[in-house]
Amino acid sequence: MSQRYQPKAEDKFTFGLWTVGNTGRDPFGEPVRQSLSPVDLVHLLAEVGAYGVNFHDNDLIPIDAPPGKRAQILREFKNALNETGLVVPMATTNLFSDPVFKDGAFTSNNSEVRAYALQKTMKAIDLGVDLGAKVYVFWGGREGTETDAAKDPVESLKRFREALNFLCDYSLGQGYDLKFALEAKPNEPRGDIYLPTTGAMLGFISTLDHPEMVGVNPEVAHEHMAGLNFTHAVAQAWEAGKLFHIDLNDQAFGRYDQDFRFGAVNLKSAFFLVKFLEDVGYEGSRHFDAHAYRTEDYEGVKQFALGCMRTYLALKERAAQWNSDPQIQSLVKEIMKTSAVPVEVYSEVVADQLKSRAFDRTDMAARGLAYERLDQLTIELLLGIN
Ligand code: GCO
Ligand code: MN
Ligand code: MN
Repeated sequence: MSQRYQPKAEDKFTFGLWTVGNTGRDPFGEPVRQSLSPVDLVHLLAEVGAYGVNFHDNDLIPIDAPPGKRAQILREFKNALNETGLVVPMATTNLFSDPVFKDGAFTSNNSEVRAYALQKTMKAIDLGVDLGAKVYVFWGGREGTETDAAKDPVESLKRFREALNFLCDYSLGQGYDLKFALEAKPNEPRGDIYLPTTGAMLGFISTLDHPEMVGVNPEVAHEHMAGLNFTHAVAQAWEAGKLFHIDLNDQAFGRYDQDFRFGAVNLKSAFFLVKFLEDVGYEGSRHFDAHAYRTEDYEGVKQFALGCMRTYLALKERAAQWNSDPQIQSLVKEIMKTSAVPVEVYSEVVADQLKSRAFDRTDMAARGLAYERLDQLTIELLLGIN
């Protein structure tokens, strides 16, 4: 493997404890890898050159840990961060593993479960902030249904909104410097999850009491599971000033939730995504929410993590090449020529002029756009043959 593409801190590559810590359990089989402690995982991530580590409250501290054990784990984890220089840019809550959340957390029909979810999240926010997190992710894995006989979808949205409003006020009341990032997913583990796409989340955010502190955490696999173009979802979030975080991985369309290594399936989509993030100057973490194939041992897990970062860096380099490639850029210039005239701002006069203007529809329609050539040049650049 080329010595280029070595990850550096400024690349802001982060992984969840649950990603490199994934032991390969799936609905059909038992774990294939021994579970590593958070401290071991921090060292593994440091070894492969990651910048940061993120976690769910219970990735770090078991749900039933007594106070003494909790303090010890925290001390050891902080030591590992100090030794390695890894940071914690993001934290989140596990509101899906424990059986109490079998019908959701914030949208559960049971108000006691909803109150417990709030309590658990407040404590997890305290923990994340204590470790330096500036972004707090909400992924409502169980916030959905298998049958719409069970839950009222309007009521569920209201409950979800109330919970987020409560937690925004909590964070502000504590004086935390924290932003919330909502992560959409269409299904898995529920039959259907509410607010299934990034676009749906963006619509929902504007209904909150503190929309300014809430953005999104789009994930490649989640939009692909819904058959959508991920870069378009990210672009919408970016344009709205709401791209607070991003979950990078890969996923074949129409399959189960695969969480593959970044770029493993849709290399061309990954290229346009990286190009987008780099072109607009996204400054947040490049977080990999993926895991190694179940066939791997921990050497394979390291290769998986390295692979995510190397592919990102290689695609970033290709994006810079694309931006300076003479053939590609002259085609882009040609395309932009016809799009350079903006649609006028409305006035009665402008509208009248536009209504009486003569258009040569046939001539406009007859022009070939050379997108075939542009796309092939892109492909050849990705293949390293031009
Ligand atoms: C999934 C999700 C999760 C979340 C994580 C952080 O499909 O399981 O992507 O990995 O990102 O819980 O909130
Ligand atoms: Mn996911
Ligand atoms: Mn995710």
